[in-house]
Amino acid sequence: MKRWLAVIVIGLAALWASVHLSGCATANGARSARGSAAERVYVKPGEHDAYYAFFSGGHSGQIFVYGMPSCRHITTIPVFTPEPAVGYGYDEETKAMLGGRTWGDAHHPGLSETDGDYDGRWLFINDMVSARIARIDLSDFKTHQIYGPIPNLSAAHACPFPTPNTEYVFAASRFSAPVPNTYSKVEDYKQTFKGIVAGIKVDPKDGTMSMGFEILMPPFDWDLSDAGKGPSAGWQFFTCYNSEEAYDSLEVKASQNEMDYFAAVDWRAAQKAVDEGKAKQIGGAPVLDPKDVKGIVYLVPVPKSPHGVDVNPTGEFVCCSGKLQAEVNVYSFKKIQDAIAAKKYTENAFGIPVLAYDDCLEAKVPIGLGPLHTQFDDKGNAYTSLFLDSQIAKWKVGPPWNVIDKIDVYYSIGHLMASEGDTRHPTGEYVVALDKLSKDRYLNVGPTHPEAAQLIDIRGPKMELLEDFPTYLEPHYAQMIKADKVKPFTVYPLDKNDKPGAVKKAEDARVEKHGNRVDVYMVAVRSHFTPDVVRVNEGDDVWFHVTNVEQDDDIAHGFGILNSSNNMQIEPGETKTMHWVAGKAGINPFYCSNFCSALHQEMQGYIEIRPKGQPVANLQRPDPKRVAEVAALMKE
Ligand code: K7E
Ligand code: CUA
Repeated sequence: MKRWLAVIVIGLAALWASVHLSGCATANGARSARGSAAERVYVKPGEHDAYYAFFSGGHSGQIFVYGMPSCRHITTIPVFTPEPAVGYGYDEETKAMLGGRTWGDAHHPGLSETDGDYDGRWLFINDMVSARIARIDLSDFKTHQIYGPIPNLSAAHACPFPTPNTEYVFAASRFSAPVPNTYSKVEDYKQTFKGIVAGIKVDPKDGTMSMGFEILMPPFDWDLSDAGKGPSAGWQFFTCYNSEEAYDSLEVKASQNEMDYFAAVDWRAAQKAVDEGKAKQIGGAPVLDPKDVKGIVYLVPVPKSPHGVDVNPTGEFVCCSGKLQAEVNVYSFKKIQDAIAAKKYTENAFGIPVLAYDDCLEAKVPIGLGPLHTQFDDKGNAYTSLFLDSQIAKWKVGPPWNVIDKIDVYYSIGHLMASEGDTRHPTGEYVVALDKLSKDRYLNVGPTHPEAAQLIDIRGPKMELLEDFPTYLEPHYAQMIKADKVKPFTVYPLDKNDKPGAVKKAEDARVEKHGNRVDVYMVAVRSHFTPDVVRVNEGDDVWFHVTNVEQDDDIAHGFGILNSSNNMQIEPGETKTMHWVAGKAGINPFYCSNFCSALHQEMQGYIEIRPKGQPVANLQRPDPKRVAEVAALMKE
């Protein structure tokens, strides 16, 4: 009897403990069927993350690459801003690409797509401030093209948002200005200022961008964009604020109208119109005026100064919400097409058809305060960031169009990104909150706070916060792609190196002088520069062409010149050229600035700068013994 009672008591206690403790732990997000939060972000030493995440660097002008779910910062890709560590913007090729500009404001990374899914080939990103778009090749994680400044556009924020087969990347003017940009009084804004939507073509083979078309738009502030997919493929959507056409005190004057708009652009029709010669050349771009060319753009009303516009994975719905509205407006692409077909619209002063809000709306989802951006999972749910509430709301795309879950984020979320969350097939594993304020979340580093990002598990019915991680200034949007879709190489094949100035044989290393121009054809291999003594005259223009002839992983050499701002890094198999002007007569050393080998510290040399009257040889060849040694090293 006594033992029977004891068994019951112990059994009940165990039951209580299991229910209570596990329940408690789940409520804290600490442990679920998928393990604790710590286990779910832990990537064992030597193992790799499942996703690459590309964060825009905002006004740092760069891209930050993170591994997910570990939230580890893996590298930074310099894009719009010089980066001395790798010599980006210091060697002649990247300097020319930057075109003399030393900053950019990078907001929206856009991975290339095939059939509406990320294909791992290229990454595009906008420089809002100079209306430029960069293409990073994911075969080497380097910036290969900066297109722009795009003519006629002042700042490209709604950019680049590639189409489902990367036919186009887009840009729309955040600031309106006269087109072409000639003098006008700011007070004449409504008469002379114009907005622009630009479609930039992408070469399907190598990703090269070129001008497609431009469309003259009303002088609103064009804000964000997304590409149609599935049934809506061929269309591109752009939100705007300031349909009030104010040029000052926008924080008050641009919030007067009940409705602003999103524009729906039929980019195939626009390109066709250009090909048929219906465009006017302005500032070097073919510009279409919707007054004359019909059927290329329509406006759909959106309440209260919208920000993001996001098309769901099936391509049926376009989601936008006013920043000053507590709802997401879900528009039906089919209803939009039906209204266009039935010619159910009025034409505004700019000759653009305006559809009726109620004709296009599918649903309104009461969501919370300050909705900005929406992403999607694989189960028919959407996730919308709420700036004012500092929350993410999860809601059902489809009846009953209701909010299912909310999670607090810290603090003041802008964009959010879901794993492959703007493709046709989101993976439904993670959402990352990109918070504008970090306040007290990290060790205090003084007045310049880092930004805050947070990894959230969305696999279960409730969102679970897994990890906080700081980011450098200042990511806006980010995108996350399955790691196995990206296959970068790590060594440039030397036999395919066709850069001018490349030296592939040690015997060809030399210095050539023609007048006051000196070309140094230099080989770098562990742990020697050949030649390592260079003779020039005062004031000579010296061009260093340095080839790293190594073919081993992770053996980069640096080339830094003392008393200068000149430094670059040369990857295995690569040739880089850098210009330097010889100063006063004397000795100017150079060295390998990237730790490469046990004798890295010995990898150095001298530039002998002779006075003007004291000539140097027009052809200088390094010591033949040294050349033979380097040649032997290259054969290994
Ligand atoms: Cu919302 Cu520039 Cu896309 Cu910032 S933007 S948040
Ligand atoms: Cu080469 Cu250090």
